[in-house]
Amino acid sequence: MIAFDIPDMTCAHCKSSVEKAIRSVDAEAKVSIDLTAKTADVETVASVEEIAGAITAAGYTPAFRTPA
Ligand SMILES: [Cu+2]
Repeated sequence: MIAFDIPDMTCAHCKSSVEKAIRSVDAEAKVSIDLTAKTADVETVASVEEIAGAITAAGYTPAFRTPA
């Protein structure tokens, strides 16, 4: 699993934008977003770089986080 902190993700719209960005890379990705904690956990066959790149391209700033 890949885990990100995305501090500039603030509302439901941001959440759906980030989900959409991740699914544009891997349509089958399992995405779990916590808006309060501003984290996104992603189960995907895509690489960390691909997922982070898509989130960045959507206008957000993902930081890698060690999954709990
Ligand atoms: Cu928002």
